[in-house]
Amino acid sequence: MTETLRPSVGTAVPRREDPQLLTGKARWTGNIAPPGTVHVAVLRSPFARARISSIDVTEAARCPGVVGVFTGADLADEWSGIPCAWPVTEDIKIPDHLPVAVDRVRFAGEAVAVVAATDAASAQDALGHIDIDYEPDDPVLDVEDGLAGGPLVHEQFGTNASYTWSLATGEVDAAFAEAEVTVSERYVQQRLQPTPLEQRAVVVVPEPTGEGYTLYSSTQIPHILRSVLAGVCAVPEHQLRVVAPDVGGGFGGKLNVYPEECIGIALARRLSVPVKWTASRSEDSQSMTHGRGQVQYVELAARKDGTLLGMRVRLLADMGAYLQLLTPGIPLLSAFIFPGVYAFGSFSIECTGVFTNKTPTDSYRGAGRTEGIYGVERAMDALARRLDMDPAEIRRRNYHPPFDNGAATPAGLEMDSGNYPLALDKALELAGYERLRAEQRRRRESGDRVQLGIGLCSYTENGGLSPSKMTAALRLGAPGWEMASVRMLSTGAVQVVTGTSPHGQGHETTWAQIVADRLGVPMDSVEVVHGDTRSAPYGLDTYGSRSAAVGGTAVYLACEKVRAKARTLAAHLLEAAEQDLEFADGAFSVAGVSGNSVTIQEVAGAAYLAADLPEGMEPGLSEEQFFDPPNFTYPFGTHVCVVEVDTETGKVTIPEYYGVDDCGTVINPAIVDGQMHGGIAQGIGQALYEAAEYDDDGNLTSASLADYLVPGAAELPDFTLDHTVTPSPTNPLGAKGAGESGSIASTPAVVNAVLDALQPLGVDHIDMPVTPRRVWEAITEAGASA
Ligand code: MCN
Repeated sequence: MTETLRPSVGTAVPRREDPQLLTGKARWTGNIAPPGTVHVAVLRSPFARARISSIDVTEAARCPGVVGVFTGADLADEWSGIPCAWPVTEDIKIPDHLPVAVDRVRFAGEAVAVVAATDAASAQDALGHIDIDYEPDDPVLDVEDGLAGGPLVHEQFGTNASYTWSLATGEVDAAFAEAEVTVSERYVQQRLQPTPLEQRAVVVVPEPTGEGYTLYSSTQIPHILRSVLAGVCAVPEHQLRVVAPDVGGGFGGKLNVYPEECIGIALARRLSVPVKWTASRSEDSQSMTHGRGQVQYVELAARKDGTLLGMRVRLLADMGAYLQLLTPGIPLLSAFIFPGVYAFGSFSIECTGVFTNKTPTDSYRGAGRTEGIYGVERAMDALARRLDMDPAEIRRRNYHPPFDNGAATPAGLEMDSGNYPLALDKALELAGYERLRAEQRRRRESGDRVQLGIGLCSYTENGGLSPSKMTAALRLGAPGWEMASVRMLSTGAVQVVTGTSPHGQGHETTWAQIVADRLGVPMDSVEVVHGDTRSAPYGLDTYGSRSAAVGGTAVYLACEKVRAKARTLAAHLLEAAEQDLEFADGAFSVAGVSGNSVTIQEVAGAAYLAADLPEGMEPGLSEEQFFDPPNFTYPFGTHVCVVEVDTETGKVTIPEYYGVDDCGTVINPAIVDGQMHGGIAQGIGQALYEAAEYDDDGNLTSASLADYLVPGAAELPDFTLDHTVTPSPTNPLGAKGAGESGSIASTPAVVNAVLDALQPLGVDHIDMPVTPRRVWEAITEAGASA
């Protein structure tokens, strides 16, 4: 039996999602307004740490249009606390986290009361009439100060440390004793605000029968949300339908269970009408989880020839005021990836999660992995500087040799496949590395005011968040499978129901490509259904660059089942033996017999007509598939960033940027390039522009987009990208994740480039974001101490 499948996978099919997104036809949660909707506004604490001594809502309740005003105490019987799903150690301290605060507030922006009114403006106006007496205290704003003593975020714990988790392999102290050279660095990962284009929004509609609710939310995780909210708000899971309509980006910020979703259910239950809340930009900046927020102490032990012997890391991770869904686990994602793409004998890391009076942290594109790769890639450059070695050479000397089915990392993980020297060679060639170094030498020798810097980053990441056994071993309270059903309808049209929940990644296109390939049908006959727990009851949603490798594979395997059944039926219809059939261009035919064929669409028709089925065959052509892969996938690559630094003003520009990435088999090259572009832009944002800033009282001063500098097209260069293809052995597609690589690779490449430019001036460290002022100060300080 031979099978010739259509080559749709691997082609740059335009995204079928885009016309509706670009022509205003998308369905955003903010546009959903069932008749009789009541609008909710949330009053937020202006203090980072305070006791609430009294709340008086009398006047607010009398405001025009107000339907109800509720404090945390009023709603206390509506819910239990929002849970943390990743209790990383047995003795972790997890504070109660009520959706609306009672008695105490622990970050500026925490919900303290809610107003429901007939329209959004009336609800907003009434907030100003709620009278609250606060007794403010000094806030905890810095992880190192927080550990040193002083005020406590949660007094009952007697410490600001939530947990300490550690990992050690090999003889790390011996490696440092034996080392001919060591580097010891301190890096700060500033907090970032995820800033998707569409702010969060929630609409909750009670069922007319009074039994259950439909919750629309701009979320990445409708399935997880359904299960968690069912528990928090005591709604039977089958009575809670969660819909993620079109979602305008998430970047990890919408991978959570938020107070406003609980408030929506509570008020829909109390008032028996649909309720709606939409965030303003500054409200979202304060109340959506932040990303990053680490202080990293990184030490490397090496020989004089640059060979790495060991690595020692201490991480202090800013948890913020509460532990959200994954907060304590993000530093573990850093820990496991900290050795990067290098093979060496010993590694130790200790992570301490520290409470502060700030917005809780959690995932942000590249979560944990960006921080870890930043630490190792900055340290590799520091080591290269110490040894006066070329940064490309020191990397090459320490890479794991190429492998296509398993390699153990110093952190004890087993990677799937990789070829790091190939990606480096290709990236250096793409960038014209020799040309760039020659131009750098020229500018250095002529004392040019604008110096050139070339920064490298070689990365890998554990993407495709998956194997359930591994997530369980890491104490993550969520499995890692994904699910798909593929139904061929009687006319031959195909419906794919996926448990992934795209919010900008293009799954409707790439899943249709997989189906077109496997079933030999035109792509436009394939509908992809997602993001509604009623039509897609099972799934674990979209984050951690898992969707292609796990969800895409579930689609692939479900198609294989459909084709296998279709083949059995086709053989019956053609009165031939199954092994004599050929499948090509969507039709089964008998090998060597012309004119005797049946299309897969005709087979589908026969499957539903059910007039002539083989003995024992069920009618229909519809299959389900759960897929729980054996491992993460490990995309990798090397990026080369070229910067120009004006040594008089400190201004940094990026004239050229190169990247060679490997995400295994590429399903859609245009989509993968787009994912890289977006990720690189975000990584450059962290390196040069973005920071969640707080004043001394704990107020977020970067809540508006006038203060939080997301780079636009004008700040970004053309990206010159290429890729290598090293298929992943973990899934039949051979695909690895692509969604986070850009943000993981770019941040250290940019900062390394700036420091490379400033090497002749004696500058070897600048904290992010590398603003003109910081560059100028570093140059001035280095000049003064020279
Ligand atoms: N793809 C492919 N070939 C591969 C791998 C992926 O064609 N070998 C395609 C996939 O089919 C999918 C896209 O690339 O269409 C991304 O796939 P994948 O790497 O599996 O990542 P996810 O779909 O799971 O997306 C999650 C990832 C994360 S973690 C963040 S954060 C992120 C990101 O994707 N947030 C985004 N990309 C984003 N893009 C947009 N527009 N908005 C966000 O919020």
